[in-house]
Amino acid sequence: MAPAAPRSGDAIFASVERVNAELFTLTYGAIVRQLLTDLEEVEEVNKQLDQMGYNIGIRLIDEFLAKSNVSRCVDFKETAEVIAKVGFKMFLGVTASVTNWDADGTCCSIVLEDNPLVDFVELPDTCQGLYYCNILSGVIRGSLEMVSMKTEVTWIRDMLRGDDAYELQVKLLKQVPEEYPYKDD
Ligand code: MYR
Repeated sequence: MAPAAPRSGDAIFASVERVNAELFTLTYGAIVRQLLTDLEEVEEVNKQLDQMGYNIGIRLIDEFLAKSNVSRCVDFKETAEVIAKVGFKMFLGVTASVTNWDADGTCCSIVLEDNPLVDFVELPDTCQGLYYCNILSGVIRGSLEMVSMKTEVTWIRDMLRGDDAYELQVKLLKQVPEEYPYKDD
């Protein structure tokens, strides 16, 4: 057998990245499978995935702000764009688009055409009602809470349920003004 041709640094990094992404996808699948076994009810699994995502989100925001150099957004519209274009890119390696704004700019959809979490996934009929990617809604909710935005994040479309895209609705419920930590006197 002929020896493998030497690969450039870029090619090696690309293949390490691909293996990491596959490992991540498979690990997430194993977590969902374990939750289905342990909790039995898909509703409970949905809740647990959302809670896990929330716990990740409240920690991940620090890494996001440190690595991205993103400064304070002027409004929720900018925040949604930052999540879709910078956040998803940083943590999932894909970008998303922001659509379906309501009139007052407090509710929109984040649409993912490509979703690495679902590579290799096929849901059996027993999993109807499962929001397989519910960890993502929790991550967004948790990270926004850490920058003073209370949100409600809901799945509108899910390709694992036969829809044509993954669509998350993000609704801003309350923007808590940040308190100045010191007294002026
Ligand atoms: C600000 O106004 O303080 C900036 C707010 C930026 C919030 C960005 C949150 C990033 C969430 C990443 C989601 C990743 C999902 C995989």
